[in-house]
Amino acid sequence: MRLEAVELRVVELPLRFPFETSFGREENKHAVLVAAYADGLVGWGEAPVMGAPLYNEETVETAWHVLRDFLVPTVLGRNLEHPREARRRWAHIRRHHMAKAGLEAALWDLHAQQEGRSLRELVGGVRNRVEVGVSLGIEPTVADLLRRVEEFVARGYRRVKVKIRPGWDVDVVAELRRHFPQVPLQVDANSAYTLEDAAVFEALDSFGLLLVEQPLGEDDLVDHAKLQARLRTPVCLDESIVHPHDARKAIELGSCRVVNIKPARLGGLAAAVETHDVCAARGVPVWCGGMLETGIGRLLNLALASLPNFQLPGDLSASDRYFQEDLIDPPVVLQPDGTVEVPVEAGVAPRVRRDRVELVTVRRERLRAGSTPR
Ligand code: OSB
Ligand code: MG
Repeated sequence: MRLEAVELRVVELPLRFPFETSFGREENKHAVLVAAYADGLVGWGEAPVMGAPLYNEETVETAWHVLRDFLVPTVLGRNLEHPREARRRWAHIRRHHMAKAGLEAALWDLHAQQEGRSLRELVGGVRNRVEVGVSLGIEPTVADLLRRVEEFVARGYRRVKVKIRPGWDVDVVAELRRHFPQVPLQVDANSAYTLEDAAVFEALDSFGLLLVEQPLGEDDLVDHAKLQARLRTPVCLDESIVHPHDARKAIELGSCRVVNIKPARLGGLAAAVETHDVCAARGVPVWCGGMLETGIGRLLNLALASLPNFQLPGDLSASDRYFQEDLIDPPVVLQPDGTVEVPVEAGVAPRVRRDRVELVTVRRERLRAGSTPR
């Protein structure tokens, strides 16, 4: 494919309810959407960046800058045989993984359309449906959280993940367990603790949690290994794993027994598949995380989650968990058995509702081959 133009957009759409984590509270979903034009087709991708650098170092502004001024020029006007080539083209550009993932996703979408094959087929996925869970934020009161959990368990979600932070942890999980003794439950600290807080995790160890996600700092592989050695509950790493080789190192060090895979955090679908393979080769189960993606990013995540080593339910909730109206049609829906269907269409574009994308666009710029800023 020869890339003729790339259109970047910042989109902003309201979440159905605010999402609060140890690092902050989001009322609106932000993203940079990438539309890549080639051979009469348009491919769509999402860089699910937030307004502020709280989860990782990226923001809407950094993704915009790096896409516009550095990443897009590495592929614009060039011939690409396969989306996997893109990663080599921008190998000299450090980090900015969400920006890279957004552009790479648009190329995967173009490729899927040209080949007439689904993203699942392109990555070698083996499932038609994937088990899904729901990720719930910190609520004003425990009673509010209990109501949320009740609602999503009733809808059929297979497991519940709740956010924790110092002061909102052991007592909250104890209450959840008292009300929902059977529900598969896990917690996510988003790096809010240090090894000095090990007692918190030793206390959580008695609640039969599926895993504890990213308890310590993103660069604390050694301390995560020390913590994991003290727990029966598997430690799962999210923020710490930004490259396939991070997964190898974390596994070798004993820093975790489970890995959360997000294409956006890893710099794209290709790196996500590679990380899956690294973990599979070492017998370490993975699951697909999320960044509150719109349907555009979510459909790609669903294709990824159809790979065989995705053994735990993903943060791949239905469109209506996040938005009044998603940017895709049909939306992602939860099946009665707590699964979501892996898309069978050739790529994401057939489901993109351009009219709705238009309505939520707050900034746009079209970059054309030959008129690329240097
Ligand atoms: O740590 O997994 C996380 C959302 C934004 C940033 C970080 C995280 C999350 C979630 C939401 O947990 C998962 C989802 O998309 O449903
Ligand atoms: Mg997480």
